[in-house]
Amino acid sequence: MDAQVSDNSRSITIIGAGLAGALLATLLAQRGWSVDVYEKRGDPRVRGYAGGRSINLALAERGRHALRLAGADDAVMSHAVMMRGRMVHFADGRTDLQRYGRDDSEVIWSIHRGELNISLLDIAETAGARLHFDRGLVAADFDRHVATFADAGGGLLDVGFDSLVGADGAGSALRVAMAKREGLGERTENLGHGYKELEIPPGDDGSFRIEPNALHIWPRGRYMCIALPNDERTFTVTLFLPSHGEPSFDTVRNGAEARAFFERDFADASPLIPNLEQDFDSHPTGTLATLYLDLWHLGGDAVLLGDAAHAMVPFHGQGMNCAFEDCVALAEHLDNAPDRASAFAAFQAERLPNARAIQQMALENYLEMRDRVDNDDFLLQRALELELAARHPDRFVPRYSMVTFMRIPYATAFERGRVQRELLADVTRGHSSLDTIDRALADRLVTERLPPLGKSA
Ligand code: FAD
Ligand code: 8RB
Repeated sequence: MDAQVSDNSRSITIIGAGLAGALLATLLAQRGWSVDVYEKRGDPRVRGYAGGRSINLALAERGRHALRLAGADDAVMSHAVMMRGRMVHFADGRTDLQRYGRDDSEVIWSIHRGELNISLLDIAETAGARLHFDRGLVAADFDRHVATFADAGGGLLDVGFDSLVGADGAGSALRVAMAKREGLGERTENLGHGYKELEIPPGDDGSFRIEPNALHIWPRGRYMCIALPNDERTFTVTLFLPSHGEPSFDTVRNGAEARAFFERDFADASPLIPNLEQDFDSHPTGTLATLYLDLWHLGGDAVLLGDAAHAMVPFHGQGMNCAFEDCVALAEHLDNAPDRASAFAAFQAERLPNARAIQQMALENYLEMRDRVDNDDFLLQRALELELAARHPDRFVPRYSMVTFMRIPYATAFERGRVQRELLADVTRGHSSLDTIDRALADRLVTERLPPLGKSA
């Protein structure tokens, strides 16, 4: 027997008060929904953020737009550090700042994950959402519409629901419960590379030790380091390295070996990381994977979003941005559709192709960051790309910019990016410098192959 459920009720139960859960709670509560959020961990505002370490994320236009809609942009931006471009650190010690956009209106922002989560929780509560901490979902009964949660001591608690939204991250417990009911077509592709977080502390005078307004990259072919600034004048460094082979996390096994590896391959970064040995030994090695599902919802009973639906590799810095965009889309579909089953179906139809596109672009950007930034063909194509973008601002927009500074669907950015890449290859083939490029041909191909964005997007 079903519990009392009307498929057009305006009450919803969100699993996970991470980035997407807290934002979705706000958007729905602001629209007058009755919202309960269940979070496995404790309230970070009471006990301090779990892990304690400074982990930062790159916030781009898609994420900022969602934060603006929720009224959270000002609170978040007050601690953000601007990143104007990539600062590439070559093996010989030279550096080169490659701007991301046209000017300082096209930049990305480094924000502190813990502070962001706390701002979003405050705003969700102010909007009227009820937050329940130390409540981890362990099971969901979709016949009786009862969800079971475990508290911090392992005690179980049954709660009735109308619909569940899974914002419980890459290891989603709701996804597991849904898959018991119906096949979701789940596939996980491991990248075969892992990561380790390290820290650059402030200099002796308390200042940033390297350029603060950049995302630093040390490309080394098959692997790389990156560093993002924190507003307390530190940098969070991430080493991305294959899991196996030479070099890999199999051969760089501990702090001492990591120091020797950095002295050899990241010679300019090594002295900036005084606690490299301790950081390497005490921080876990993370794994990287892409999660694909064919089905994101069970009728009107449950739906997944964010990492729970489409975890991706980090190389475009879009996991959170995409999760926030999901929240806006789901809130709009819930508001406009006649019932929750059609809202969830419309949400999946809109977002699944876009998730696939950004997952693919994130994979591709690893190669670009670790390898191509340092390569002559790439630099020539990039130079022509910047020129064509300046001459045809409505038609030729670098893919990175479409993803990062615009809100056109990811799938559109992916498809136009493919057309542009072919065009650049066609026009630069056989050339080694911009001087000999046939500009008339380039201009003609741009108008033929790329309709103005305003109209097509
Ligand atoms: P999460 O933020 O992971 O939230 C899931 C929440 O659910 C957590 O609070 C968790 O405790 C809770 N939960 C888990 N299980 C249960 C359960 N059983 N019951 C109840 N609650 C549960 N993205 C970017 O856009 N830019 C970046 O620069 C960037 N950098 C990143 C750096 C790192 C180190 C990592 C790990 C990720 C980064 N990402 C970045 C990706 C981004 O963090 C994720 O895409 C984003 O957090 C997804 O949001 P979410 O709400 O789906 O999941
Ligand atoms: N998850 C980012 C970019 C693109 C930068 C560029 C790349 C660390 C884990 Cl690897 C990475 C980008 O093309 O020049 N923008 O934002 C964030 C990135 O990594 C984040 C900090 C990260 N995400 C597990 C580690």
